[in-house]
Amino acid sequence: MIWNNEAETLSRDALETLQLQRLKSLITRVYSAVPYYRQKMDQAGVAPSDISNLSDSQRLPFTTKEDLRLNYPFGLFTVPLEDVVRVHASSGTTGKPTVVGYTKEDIVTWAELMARALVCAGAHKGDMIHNSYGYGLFTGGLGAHYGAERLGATVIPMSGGNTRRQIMIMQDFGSTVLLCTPSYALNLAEVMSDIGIEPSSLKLKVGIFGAEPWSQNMKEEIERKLNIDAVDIYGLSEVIGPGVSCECIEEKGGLHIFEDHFMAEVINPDTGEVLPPGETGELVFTTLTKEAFPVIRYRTKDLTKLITKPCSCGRTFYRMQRVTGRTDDMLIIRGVNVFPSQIEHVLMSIKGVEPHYQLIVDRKGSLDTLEAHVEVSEEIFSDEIKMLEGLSRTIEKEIKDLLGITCKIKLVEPKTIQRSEGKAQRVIDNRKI
Ligand code: DLL
Repeated sequence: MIWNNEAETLSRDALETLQLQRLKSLITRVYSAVPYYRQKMDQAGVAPSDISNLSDSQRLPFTTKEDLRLNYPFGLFTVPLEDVVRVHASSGTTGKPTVVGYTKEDIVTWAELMARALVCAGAHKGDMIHNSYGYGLFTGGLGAHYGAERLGATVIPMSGGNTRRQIMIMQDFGSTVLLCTPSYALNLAEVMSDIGIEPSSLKLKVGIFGAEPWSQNMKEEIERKLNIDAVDIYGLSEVIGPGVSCECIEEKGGLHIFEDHFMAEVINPDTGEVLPPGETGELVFTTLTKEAFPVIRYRTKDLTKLITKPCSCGRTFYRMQRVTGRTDDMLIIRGVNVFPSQIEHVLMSIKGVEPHYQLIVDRKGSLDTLEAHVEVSEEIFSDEIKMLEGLSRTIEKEIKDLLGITCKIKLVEPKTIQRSEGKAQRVIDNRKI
């Protein structure tokens, strides 16, 4: 099913005409409303009148998190503050959060896009949507909530935490769709098993998971453990929140970008050069319709590639491949670049290894070291030391063979790695301390 058939199946020509029209009006508006953007465009030698086709957008300067920081909290809003009906914020790694704002119309747009995403992922009116994304400054909870209401489904505003109670509600209310981070989905599955609840006794049929990277193996593990279809949803506060792109339940092979609202580019993160579809690089977005807080060529730091192949679901929007990492979470271990998600992929393919792990990066002298703390199942943990040593060696070898790095493995007792209620912290980098 498609929520907005007209918009989601536009021909490429019609889509690009619409994008260009929206881009022109955005640039004109932002140029006159925000001195900071005007100055940046002047410096780059580009004026609104220079935008006469879509590729002219490549002349526009990028926007980065640093630009948002310099204008903290409301400096890049393009409407008077009295027209802003909601703010959200994402926690920055350094100090101040990134603040984003919405007009009444922006909230309507966002709800519409989230409704699209939910339908794309297989939800319908009549579903009981169990929303465990955190409510608050984080965009996950309220963003998904408004979309579920727009769809006309019943929404249970759970927020994160209190896992046993979540399970009780799931049973009693008959939740059919689960919304949360993939790491919290695993946490829910584990608690269900601890208290003896068989997932197949629940009405859950689909989980719409996002807000953090997860590997294909992790996805399959969640599907198996919760007896559902797991679908990937992507978004970021600076662009709108959840509902920028979503996988379709039909293919589960890449996330459809809602391109009538968000123009996507993939660039070489080192040179800023735009890459052709199919090549992996940093994802960049221009919001085409947002009123209060539009962004122009915002560098997400997320790594992906665009998929232009038509999709069997009928949507014509290009897809983006699952985000496998960020330019800033790449680890360089003795010269080899590796993303935590690649290690996760290897770990999840080994029998007896639980989907709970933490990576500890350190520096000994001038060399970076990597250690993975990996939980194993009860049965394995109670095996002889010799068996455990054998398993550690197997994992180390597998990582070395596939990724070319040395990663010391420490097998830890079941349930010793902290469980997540929202975004999991999988990497502890002691080099920065
Ligand atoms: O995480 C919005 C969101 C809420 C998306 C609920 C999906 C579901 P932020 O807190 O601003 O917003 O974090 C955005 O999270 O740049 C990615 O690095 C990461 N991220 C979001 N979705 C995915 C995903 C929300 N499906 C940052 N896969 C983004 C991988 C994701 N990473």
